[in-house]
Amino acid sequence: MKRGLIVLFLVIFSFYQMVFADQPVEVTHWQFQAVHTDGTSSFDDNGPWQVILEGILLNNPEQWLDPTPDPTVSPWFMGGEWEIVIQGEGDDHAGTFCWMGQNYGNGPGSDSYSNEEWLAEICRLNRDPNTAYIFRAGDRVRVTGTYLFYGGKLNVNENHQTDSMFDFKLELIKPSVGLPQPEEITLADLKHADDTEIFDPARLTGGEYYQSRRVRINRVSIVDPENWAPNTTITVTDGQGRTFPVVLALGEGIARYECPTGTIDVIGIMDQKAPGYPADLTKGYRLLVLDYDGNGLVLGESGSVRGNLPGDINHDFVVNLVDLAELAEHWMISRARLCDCF
Ligand SMILES: [Ca+2]
Ligand SMILES: [Ca+2]
Repeated sequence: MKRGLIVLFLVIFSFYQMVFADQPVEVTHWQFQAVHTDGTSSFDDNGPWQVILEGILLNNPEQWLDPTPDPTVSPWFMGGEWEIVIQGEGDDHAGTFCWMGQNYGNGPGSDSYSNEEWLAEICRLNRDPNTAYIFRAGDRVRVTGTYLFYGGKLNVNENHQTDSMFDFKLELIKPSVGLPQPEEITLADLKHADDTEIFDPARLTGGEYYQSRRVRINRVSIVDPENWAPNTTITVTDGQGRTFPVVLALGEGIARYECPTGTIDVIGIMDQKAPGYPADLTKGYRLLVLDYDGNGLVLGESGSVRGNLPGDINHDFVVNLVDLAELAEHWMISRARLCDCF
């Protein structure tokens, strides 16, 4: 009788573990991004299997990484990639990157996705599962998934596994809430006077405070305009000895417009990619600029395009052969799994 009760208890306990112990846990970005004094994750010391995070979507993923599938087998080559940043709201002063890659097998992970499998994955992730709405920067969203620490940040990702149990899920809470106002800072908020990085494990100052959030760095100039191009890194300076790397992402305006000159402000997403192996997690802050609208004063997007002329592809307020040439150059290109999804 007693033995039967023990067996019954064990069966119930196992069932409980299977059903409840691995339930995703809702956390704030601030809780999720907690670090030790050396910059390693403290949340990850004893974190749950999956987390749920909510906030504002800061980017359209194709402006940052190219989702075009490419299954080439080569060390560390990821093929298609997809990454979004979600910023916490109100008191939740932090944010989180959520990453997907095609060729986990080229790094420390499981097998890679075939092109078809990869396209199906990002087809799913680009759309709200309840409404089929295509996510865009400025939406309030909820992500549920597993996570890994990399280069100074705890990222939601699939743990480099193609097994569907590692899928992460993105859901719409409210569309078009709008991007958060960028916090206005100067390079003195990120660098000491000797140009070394400010690292504060309490995350109340420096790069750690702004990591994965939208900021506006005021009054800087570009040191190396010759490096201006999509998918490159340029350097800005405050003219007082401080410098900072700015990653120009894939936004079409970066290819279309000239590098801005003179004193400008820069709007982007603060990132950390710690250098070295093993990585120095107190370093490697950088600003990601997703796109540029050619306004000349602010490196970034104003979010409002003037002209209202259909066919004015380069937004110079006239429709002419320059627009046609740009159209012809990119004729019949499609963006993987934003069109032809189902
Ligand atoms: Ca960090
Ligand atoms: Ca034009």
